[in-house]
Amino acid sequence: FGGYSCEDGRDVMVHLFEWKWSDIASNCHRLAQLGYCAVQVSPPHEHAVYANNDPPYPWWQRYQPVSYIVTSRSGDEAAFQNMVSTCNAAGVKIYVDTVINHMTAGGSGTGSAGSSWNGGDDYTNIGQDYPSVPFGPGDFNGADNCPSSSGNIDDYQNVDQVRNCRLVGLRDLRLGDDYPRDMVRGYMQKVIDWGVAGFRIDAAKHMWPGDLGSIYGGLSGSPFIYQEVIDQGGEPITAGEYTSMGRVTEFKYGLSLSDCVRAANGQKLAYLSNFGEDWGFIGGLSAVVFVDNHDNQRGHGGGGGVLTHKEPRDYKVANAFMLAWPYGYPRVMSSYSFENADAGPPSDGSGNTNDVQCFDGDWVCEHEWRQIHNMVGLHNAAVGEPVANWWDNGNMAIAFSRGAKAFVFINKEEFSVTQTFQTGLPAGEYCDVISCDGNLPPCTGGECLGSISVDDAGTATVTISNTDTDPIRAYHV
Ligand code: LM2
Ligand code: CA
Repeated sequence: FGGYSCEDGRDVMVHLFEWKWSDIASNCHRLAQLGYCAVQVSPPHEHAVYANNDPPYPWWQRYQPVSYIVTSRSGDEAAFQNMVSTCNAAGVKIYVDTVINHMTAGGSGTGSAGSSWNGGDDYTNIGQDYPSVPFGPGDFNGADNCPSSSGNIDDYQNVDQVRNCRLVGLRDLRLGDDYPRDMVRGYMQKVIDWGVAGFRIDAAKHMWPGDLGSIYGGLSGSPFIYQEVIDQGGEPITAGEYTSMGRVTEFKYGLSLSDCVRAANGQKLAYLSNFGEDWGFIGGLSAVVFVDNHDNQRGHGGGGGVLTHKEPRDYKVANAFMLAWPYGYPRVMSSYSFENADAGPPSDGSGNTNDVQCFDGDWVCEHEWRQIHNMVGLHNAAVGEPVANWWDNGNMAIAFSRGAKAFVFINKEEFSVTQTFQTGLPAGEYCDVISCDGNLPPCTGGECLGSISVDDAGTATVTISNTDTDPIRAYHV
């Protein structure tokens, strides 16, 4: 399940966090033009609705399934199906964020599709009721296999707790049994049959690899699978336990890259020359990589230490490196702005999510920043080309080419750097895609603000000042 296929040489996915299905559908044609292969969408299943939370309707209510009816804050089943078919027609794949480790927290209520739910007892598997699946108490892990006294995961060094007890109190499905497996497999097969191409498996660390293998093995249609395993070191469960069954999110990547860009924790850009497996990461062909995700950008899920849109200059540098460097399947984050880490997306007072308006102050749309989408274009132009012509100043200035297809230079020094480089590129004029502000890549309809001439020997002289808005230059065939 580790393989993915993209149309037209596009090789980057984007997470459109909390977007409605109607907005994704109307954007898919443009996403294809920008070079995106696929969209990771927010969880489409029926979820708990926390109208009385402070703030009301938090984003994380969608990580509390009530049933597998496809009616959520992003839209109903018809809107979801329309999105899938519209995006497929535009050549853009849909990857579903799949929450199958657990159902809701304690308490009871009515879900986003109108189904009742009851989380039952806080300490035992008594009283759980999800009639629209249906699941009852016997479908949840309990005292017989969860070895913590609270029923929750209290010790991440204890593998049985991590996989059989409740993650922050969320009712933990008994995926060792056939019936719960059949229910989650049925949900996954339903959306495959509607045209979904892949799955992000939420909370994979909290499920046994063998149970996941059994669920995936019963699916038809060869979906692309990538599993969310938060492995930042120091725990017995590792990302490598899951790589035989699909790709895995490599959380060490964004943390280390952010440190290098910030010159934090003893890191520097010059150390990136062997970024990848040599750093203790999983194999590049097993990895999904990202600078930040919807959790760690707000201090959830292994949060802290990663660059986000709130530090735009360094964030653009980190994304430029990720998209230029050949390790893993890259995922670009697309966020909404927030002060409170629990706040849901821009919406009305009843929790109805607003239509997306990129750059209106609420929807950040990093995937539409020219410095990011033009680097998606560079990534796609350089697929399969090795890193060559590495140069660094021993500290915070680096440059490299991707074979004879692309060349990138980054200067995070406190001073200007001018250097004559071997670019690896064929002789000719190249426009810097970082500064070129066309509506479509590369630079279509825009004015080239930073062109270079590469001579017959492949060399060119380039300067980046420490006062430049974006301390990056990027050129590709
Ligand atoms: C994930 N990956 O493994 C998601 O990426 C992450 O966003 C999910 O947590 C998590 N797993 C479970 O699916 C989020 C959020 C939590 C939130 C849960 C459930 O990060 O904070 O927990 O969703 O909605 C919330 C409250 C928490 C409370 C819990 C149960 O924030 O304080 O814990 O509900 O009531 C008592
Ligand atoms: Ca579990």
